[in-house]
Amino acid sequence: MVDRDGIAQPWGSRTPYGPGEPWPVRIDSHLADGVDAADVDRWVPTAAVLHSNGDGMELAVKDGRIVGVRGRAEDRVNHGRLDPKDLYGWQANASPDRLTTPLVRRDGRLVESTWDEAMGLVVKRTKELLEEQGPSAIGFHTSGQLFAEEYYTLAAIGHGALGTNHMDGNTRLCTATAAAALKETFGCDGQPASYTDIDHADAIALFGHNMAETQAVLWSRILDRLAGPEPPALLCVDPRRTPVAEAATVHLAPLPGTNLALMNGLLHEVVGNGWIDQDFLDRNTVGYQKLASMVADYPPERVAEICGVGADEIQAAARLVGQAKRLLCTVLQGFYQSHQASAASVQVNNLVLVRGMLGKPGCGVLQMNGQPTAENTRECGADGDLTGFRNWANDSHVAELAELWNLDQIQIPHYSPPTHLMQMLRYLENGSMRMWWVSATNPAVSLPELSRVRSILTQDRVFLVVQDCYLTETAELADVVLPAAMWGEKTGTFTNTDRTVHLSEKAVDPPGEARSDLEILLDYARRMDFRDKDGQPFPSWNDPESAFEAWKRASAGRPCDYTGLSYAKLRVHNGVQWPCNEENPDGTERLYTDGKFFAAPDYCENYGRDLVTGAPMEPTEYRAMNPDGKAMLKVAEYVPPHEPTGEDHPYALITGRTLYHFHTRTKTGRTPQLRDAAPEVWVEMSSADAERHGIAEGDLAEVTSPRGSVRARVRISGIREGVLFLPFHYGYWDTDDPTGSAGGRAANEVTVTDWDPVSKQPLFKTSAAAVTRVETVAGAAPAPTTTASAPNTADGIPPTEGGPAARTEEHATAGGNR
Ligand SMILES: Nc1nc2c(c(=O)[nH]1)N[C@H]1C(S)=C(S)[C@@H](COP(=O)(O)OP(=O)(O)OC[C@H]3O[C@@H](n4cnc5c(=O)[nH]c(N)nc54)[C@H](O)[C@@H]3O)O[C@H]1N2
Ligand SMILES: Nc1nc2c(c(=O)[nH]1)N[C@H]1C(S)=C(S)[C@@H](COP(=O)(O)OP(=O)(O)OC[C@H]3O[C@@H](n4cnc5c(=O)[nH]c(N)nc54)[C@H](O)[C@@H]3O)O[C@H]1N2
Ligand SMILES: [Mo]
Repeated sequence: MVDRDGIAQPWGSRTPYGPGEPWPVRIDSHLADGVDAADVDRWVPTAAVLHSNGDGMELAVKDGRIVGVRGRAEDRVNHGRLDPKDLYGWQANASPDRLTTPLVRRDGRLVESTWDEAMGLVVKRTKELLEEQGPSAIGFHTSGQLFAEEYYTLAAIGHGALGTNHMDGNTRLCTATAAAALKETFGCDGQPASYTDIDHADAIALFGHNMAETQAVLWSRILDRLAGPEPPALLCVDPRRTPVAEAATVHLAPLPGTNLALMNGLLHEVVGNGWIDQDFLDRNTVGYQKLASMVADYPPERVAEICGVGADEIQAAARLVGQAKRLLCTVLQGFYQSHQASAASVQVNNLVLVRGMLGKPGCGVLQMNGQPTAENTRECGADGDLTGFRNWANDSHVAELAELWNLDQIQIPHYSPPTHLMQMLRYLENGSMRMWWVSATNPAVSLPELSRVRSILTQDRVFLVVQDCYLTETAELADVVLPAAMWGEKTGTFTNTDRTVHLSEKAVDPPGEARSDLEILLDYARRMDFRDKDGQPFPSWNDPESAFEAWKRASAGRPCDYTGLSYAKLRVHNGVQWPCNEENPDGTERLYTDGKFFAAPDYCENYGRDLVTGAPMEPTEYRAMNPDGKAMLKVAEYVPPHEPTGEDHPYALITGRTLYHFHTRTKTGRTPQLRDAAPEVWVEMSSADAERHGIAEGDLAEVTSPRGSVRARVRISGIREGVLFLPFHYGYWDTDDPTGSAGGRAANEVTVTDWDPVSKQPLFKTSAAAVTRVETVAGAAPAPTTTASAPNTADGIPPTEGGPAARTEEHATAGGNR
């Protein structure tokens, strides 16, 4: 047994392994102070919910309370390991400020209420609006953090029973581009590769992905390969010196917003040097000639100029990916939250395809998810997609859904794709949408340009329903607040980045009168008295397991086929990759191993879009381009960022995450070990830029954009010159101004209202900003030293540690504390 400080050593001890060997087991556990493993009453299986990795774990329950966690040795995802948020984040469940009763707004103030009164108001307003205007008055904004059963129910209620087209999730802010890139290339969502590809790869390229901080256990898997024999070469593309960059063989730090030029440049070299698999291309793809002629215009010298990196560095990166025998690529927000997000992410797919690196061990692409259950939002159709990866533009797919739900086909809106989030916001702004039901997301902190968001959500004519576990910045603005049970307090399934489905069982009761999201939605449906064509109550299911069975039927025959799974099966073997059906009863490790894609015109999820303008393609165009349903190599020319830097706003501003916090900190800010590791907002800048402004480490600065400003202390870090970084975690709930009416702390005060034309994902990582020094402050910025925010000099800066409260046990085998 090894003891570690889980804050100071977030990736734990190395367990080196070589190519093709199994990743060794290492079981991590953390129990509340004074609790011994022998005292635990029950261990309840679940998986991690503070990122997309899906780390298998068990909750320790004692006297009806969660008292700790340990990793599941047998889980295919983590082989027992846990990261800092997994280890400590469960404490937020028992926070004394959980919502325990519904709240309603009376005389301008939120006051405690009953379920009858609160749901009565929601139902009354729904009926009034249906009467006055019809279903288009009502919109839903959900999450990547509920369970599959809940999304499927929401989709059935929204798209089916109510018949509104206005439904999206925070997945729009998150992995809309992952889905879009997969649809553009493969005709359908669905992750081609598997985490086990890390065990086999000889080159791994991370594009705009700080995996060390955002999927920390997956990063441990890479660290263990790096520590073993025949380690893979690593490419990191990120303007900051992240832990990934530190470990990389080649680190490219491009100017923000230049990813597409860079990708076109890498492909120029790969194609020009003949590092292509012509046979694979001929058999499996359409569009190679176009790709080759387009990338011919992106020689390294031109790309070097655009991206602000050396031509020789680009060539070195191209050799790394071009000569690899088993190449695995990952993509995340550095690409997705940018102005040519989909086009750049599609070029990563293209790289994998031209090299013939698909469907075999160690090869492929992970268009990463971010949130624990984002995959389910997409596959269940609770965002801008239709249930079961069905194609809204294909009438026979809509008819299938209507039959499944036993509803009239015209009731399911399909005159255009479901309304995307940023468009819904506009409808709320101009008054055509009047009711917005927000579940498990905190838009008053997570959407761009917060002053605009606040002014939209506080309008009298907007009836705002917020379903959350805490009184968030958004809940503060609501007309009705519904208290939700959370992870650990309800049962359901969810699916991680590499299609692994876990069952998460209820371990303890929710506090007070809080109810699961599934119960709340079904209660709404019953009170609305929704009926199907035969007059039967709709939805027809009534608890998690019956909802799962219904979802299985909806997934039958679709790429995300769950029909081979059941609660009983997942109780025996938790963590199975879809598709799981009669043909693949044990699940499916990799997609596209047989050169068959989900791209046939009658089967595909989407007919695709023009990558520059986002204009949708007609079914006939698609059929002509890709009659045999192959993978599609699509291309786009580079266009500079929409908001260029200039005299008034000379810096490229990027925003993102730190290892220790999750999003708007509703959970991690209520977890002592995590809160203390990163207690307050900071801004990262380079030594050269700091010197120019006469700014020293720890000084208070103001970051300003045309939208607003943020005050933060300065961390002088390894970020590239000309770029500023703000973590977006810090909203207002723990300040004196809990609605944030005065602004000044959240990164989204300064971000821009703009989105990628294809995926409609907002641009959290390309805007222009200025920085000024406000005052000298003694001591270092409140930024972690263990992460991308590591200071350039260790002088006088205390290292980030958790101390005894962060004590974590590591066991080499399943013996340990079992
Ligand atoms: N600790 C932690 N883990 C998380 C989360 C969390 O909040 N905290 N959230 C989860 C969720 S929902 C998500 S979506 C993921 C996100 O996971 P990541 O995408 O890894 O995280 P980010 O910090 O948003 O962005 C990644 C990197 O993009 C870089 N970047 C910025 N602009 C550019 C650019 O123009 N080009 C390139 N190439 N890179 C750029 C940033 O420097 C940053 O290091 O993390 C998940 N895991
Ligand atoms: N500037 C900037 N902005 C960003 C990003 C960025 O990189 N930069 N990243 C974007 C990305 S990728 C994401 S994913 C979003 C995240 O943005 P949000 O979704 O707004 O952030 P969270 O804090 O995760 O909000 C989730 C809410 O759900 C609640 N919750 C948790 N579990 C449950 C449950 O079971 N039921 C219910 N009803 N509620 C629950 C939590 O208390 C919390 O309030 O932020 C986006 N915004
Ligand atoms: Mo995300």
